[in-house]
Amino acid sequence: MRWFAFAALPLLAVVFAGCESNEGSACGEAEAGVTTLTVHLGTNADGSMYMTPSGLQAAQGAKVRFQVVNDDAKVFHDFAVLNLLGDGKNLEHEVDGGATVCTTHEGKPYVVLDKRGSFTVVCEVSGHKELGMKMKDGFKVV
Ligand SMILES: [Cu+2]
Repeated sequence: MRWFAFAALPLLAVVFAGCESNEGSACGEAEAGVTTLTVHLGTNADGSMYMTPSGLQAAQGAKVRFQVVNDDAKVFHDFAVLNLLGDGKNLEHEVDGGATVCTTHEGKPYVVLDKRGSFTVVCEVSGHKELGMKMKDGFKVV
């Protein structure tokens, strides 16, 4: 047992250090002029679900990408900003358990916010938004 404790300690330190340094930069360096907005999806201990932060805001014309972090190790989520692309088209990305996804649009690592408005942000997996996986105050383009 003793050898195991000694072997495991440095390993844990590496894992925690890795988490810290990757937080906010899992998508890598953004292109100049692109704003990264980080969103977390996950399940609470009581089985309810969350999406944080409760709201986000950006300026019309801004170039934005969402860094979507799935805090659940094994639950699949589907991040969607409803109608953000106009004509009922969502900016939507699937996020596997434990994964971090960086949104793209038409091959570019960002989306240009053409329209002002308040957009609904949800997980499209059946039942998840009802469990709370929804950005309470939405995404506002002002
Ligand atoms: Cu979900």
